[in-house]
Amino acid sequence: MTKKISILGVPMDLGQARRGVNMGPSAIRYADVIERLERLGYEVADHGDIEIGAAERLQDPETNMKNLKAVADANAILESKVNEIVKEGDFPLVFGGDHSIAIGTLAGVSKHYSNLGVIWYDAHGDLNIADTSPSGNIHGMPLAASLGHGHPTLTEIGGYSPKVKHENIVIIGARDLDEGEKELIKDKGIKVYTMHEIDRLGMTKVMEETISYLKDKTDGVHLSLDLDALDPSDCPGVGTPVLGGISYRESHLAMEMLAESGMITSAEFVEVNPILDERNRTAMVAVALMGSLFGEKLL
Ligand code: 4U7
Ligand code: MN
Ligand code: MN
Ligand code: MN
Repeated sequence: MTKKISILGVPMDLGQARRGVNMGPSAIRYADVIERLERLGYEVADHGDIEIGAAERLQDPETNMKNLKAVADANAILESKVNEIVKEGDFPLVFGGDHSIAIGTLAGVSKHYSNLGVIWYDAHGDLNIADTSPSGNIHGMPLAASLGHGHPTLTEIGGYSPKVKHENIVIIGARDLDEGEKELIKDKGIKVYTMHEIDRLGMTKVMEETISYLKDKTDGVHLSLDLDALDPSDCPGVGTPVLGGISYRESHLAMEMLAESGMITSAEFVEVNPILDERNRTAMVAVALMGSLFGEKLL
C-alpha cells in the first residue's frame, strides 16, 4: 500500500429512502479517523466532501429509479476526484454516504488497472437493475452498474463500461438477495460467500480463499465495505439492517488478513447513518476496521 491516503467524503443520501446517511462522512471524521491513520505512519490528506444535488420528489415512473439525475451527477464528480487521487499515486479512501457512490468510486479507480478486483463486503448483493429492484433505490444497484448492467446513465459514468468483470468480484456477508440478484449470481458464476459459508468455513478460510481467488488475476483490488455487512448489534447505524451478520471480531480479522495480503489499492466505507446509530458506534466500528485494514496490530 502507498504511504499517502487521500480521504474524500460523499454525503449522499439520495440512493435510498432514509435520511441521515448524508452525515456519514462527518460521523466517521468525528470518530478520529485521521489521527488513527496518521498514528500508523501514513500521510493523510482530507479532500473534504463533494457536493450533492437536490432530491427529486417522486420516483420516476419511466426509469423506476429515485433521484437518478442527482445520483448520477454526484457520481460523475466523484469519478473525477477519485481519478485525480489515483493519478497522484495516493490511496483513495472514500466515506459514504449510501452505497450508490460505489459507482463513482469504481469509475474513478478502474481505468487505472487492466483487471481490477472488487471485494463487496455487504449483507446485500447490490446487483439490482431498475427492472429487478423492489425499491427503485439506486444504493441496491451499484455493483450491477459497475458490471455493466442497468441504465446507461449509471453504467456509463466515467465514459466507459464495464468497470469490473464478473469473475473479478467477491461478495462477502450476503444474507438478503432479491430474485433477480440470485439469477445474475448463478448466471454469471459470481463468487459469493453468504453467511452460510462464513458460519461453515469460518472467516479465516473465507478470506484465504478470497485472497487467492483474486491474487493472480487482478492488478489492484477495491474494498467496498457496507457497514450493514456487520451484525446490527455491532452496527445499528445503517439504513437497511439485516439480522445474523458478520461480527465485529470476524470483520477485524478480515481486515487484518487484507492488510497482510497487501492487495488492497482503494477502499470505501458506506451506509453509516448517525441518525439511526447509538452514540456513533457504527462510525467507530468503521474507523476501527480502517485501522486494521491499514495495518494496525494489537502487539
Ligand atoms: B445496500 C434491496 F430490496 N435489495 O434493492 C434493494 F432488499 O447498499 C436492498 O446494500 C438494497 O445497503 C440495500 O432495495 C442496498 C432490498
Ligand atoms: Mn447493504
Ligand atoms: Mn450495499
Ligand atoms: Mn443498507
